[in-house]
Amino acid sequence: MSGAIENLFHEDRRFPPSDVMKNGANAKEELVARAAADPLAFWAGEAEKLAWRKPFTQVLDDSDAPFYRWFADGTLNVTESCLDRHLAEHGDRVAFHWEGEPGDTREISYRQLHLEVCQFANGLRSLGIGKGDTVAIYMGMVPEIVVAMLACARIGAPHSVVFGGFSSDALRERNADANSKAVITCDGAWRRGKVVPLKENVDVALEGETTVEHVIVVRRTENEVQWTDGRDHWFDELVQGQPETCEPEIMNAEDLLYILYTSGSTGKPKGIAHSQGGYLTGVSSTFRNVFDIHDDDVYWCTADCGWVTGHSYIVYGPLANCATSVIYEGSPDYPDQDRFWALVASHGVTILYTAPTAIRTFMKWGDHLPARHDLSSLRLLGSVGEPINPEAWMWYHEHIGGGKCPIVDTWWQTETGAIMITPLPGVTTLKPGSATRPYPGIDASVVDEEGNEVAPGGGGFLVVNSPWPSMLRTIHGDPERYREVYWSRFPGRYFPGDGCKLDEESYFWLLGRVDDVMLVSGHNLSTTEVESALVDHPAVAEAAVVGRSDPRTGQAIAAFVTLKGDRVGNEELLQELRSHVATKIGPIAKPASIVFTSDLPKTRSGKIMRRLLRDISEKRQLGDVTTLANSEIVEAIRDGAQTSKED
Ligand code: 6R9
Repeated sequence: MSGAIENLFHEDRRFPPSDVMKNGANAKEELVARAAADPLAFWAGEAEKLAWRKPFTQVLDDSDAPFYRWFADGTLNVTESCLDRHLAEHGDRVAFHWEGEPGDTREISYRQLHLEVCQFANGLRSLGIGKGDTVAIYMGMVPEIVVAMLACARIGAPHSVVFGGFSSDALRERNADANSKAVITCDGAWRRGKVVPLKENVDVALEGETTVEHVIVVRRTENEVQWTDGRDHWFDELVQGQPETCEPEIMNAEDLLYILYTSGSTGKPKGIAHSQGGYLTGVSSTFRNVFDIHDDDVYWCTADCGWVTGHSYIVYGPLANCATSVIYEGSPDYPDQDRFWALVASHGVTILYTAPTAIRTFMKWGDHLPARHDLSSLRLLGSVGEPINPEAWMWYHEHIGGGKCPIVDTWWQTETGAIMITPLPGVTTLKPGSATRPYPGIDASVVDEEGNEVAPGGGGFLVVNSPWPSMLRTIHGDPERYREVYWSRFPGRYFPGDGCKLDEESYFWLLGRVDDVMLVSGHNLSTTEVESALVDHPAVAEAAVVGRSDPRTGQAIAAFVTLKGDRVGNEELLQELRSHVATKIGPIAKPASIVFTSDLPKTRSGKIMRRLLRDISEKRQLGDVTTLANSEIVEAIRDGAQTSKED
């Protein structure tokens, strides 16, 4: 991409914080001002809220940039902040209300969680696993996945969680890159009433040469599994009889807490490396202030622990704040499409954190589903993973939040570890579709291709100007790639790869990945703005647009649209959508073609894969499809694309 990104979409709706929020919120104006005056002092204060074994004396060490170090002479074990320190006063507090897909439930108090973590940590040690040994975790969303992550942290063994929906090849590749010594898995996982054979996938991933010496298996689905004596261990047998306490490994703040692989747009997956002290500081601070957690809250993040959102905002952030959370094992449409709303009502969920892809799916399924349930316990909503289109924001606000809940649209990445651009619910006036402002202590801006800050009203590249505690430390095994990918485009600044615009009040509006920006007749158009204009039409639930090469305009906009409920796409609606985009944001953004489809190709974490839609539009062989969640839809779209109308 060269030149600025056009700023086309205008949004006039405003939602100031209520008086209740303003007065009761954890984060007030004072905190914003304090962080702005002295960011390092702010972060030091946030870090001091954790349990340290040896307090740090230095906040930031920038002598070897971009290999920054935070709180580097401090020592701690993160599980003491997440568990031990809560026991005296809040041992009986529920850490997790867990619900299985078949409907079975478990309630786990902080005391119980501490006990299970200690026993499993002792079990791991009994197998000779300890500080510095990487342990892969390949499981469904059962309570033991949290136990496994924390048990690794307890003994200083970095975990590498591999999403349970990934294939054995993906697991094999990540095991090899991380040098995993053990794999923790389940016999199977429940997904829409069927068993996903996790243990079988592990067996395949370990065939041939491997660094893995032990496989620990949680019983969940009770399906038949193959067994390799000496290598395989049942989880329940391993923990049985283990001591109920476990001396934590004392870690340096900068030691590796975990590796999490992120695919990025090309090339082999990057093993993002996160630290102990800085990471926990970032996630616990943002969790407290963005989700405004209070003692009587019931918080539910619908992510999977296989993604960074699960690491930061199911496990480490909530537990460091002694929060009570809900975990749900299964799919949102099992047995019915209102499973989420039944869960909110039955657990009295007060804070709900989910993704735009889920919200747009719920819009498609229909308003009557949430309307069946009493959602009045909710007081705060969150969004993460993709830009949330203003109409999806409004739907979430009205149909889920009852018109009374602030929505925190949180921008961040696997690499940033914690939320970076976000409203603070007691401080920020919300604008539907904007992630609003950088979190206190975060110095972000929008720049043009030379690195000059763009003026309000302009669009360009998002950058972070100074380091922050929860930032990635490197790409595992490839520090040069770390420097190259994130720190070379704008020297001295972190480049996340996202486009962004600033409005007149310097609010940030994320515009999607810069690789997806379309160049139409000399104008850089963001996919997000055209998609939002489409989603703004009452018949549309979800839209993806891509630039397809065009001899006349350079690129032409190809749109793929899913409709709400039982609406059907026809020529009349197609023309109506084209004019809707033209009136909403301008004739330049009018799609040249529109394909109606029942679904869009998505990654397994729910992000639209525009790259594949480009391949389809330009009638190319499809590129890498291994991270695709719904492969059947690609054929359907390809057939549809051949018959769609064009100008
Ligand atoms: C947490 C997570 C990171 C990429 C990021 C951006 C997109 C995430 C967003 C958002 C607009 C938001 N993204 N949150 N875009 N608004 N609130 O999703 O991490 O899986 O590493 O993805 O997701 O493009 O660069 P990760």
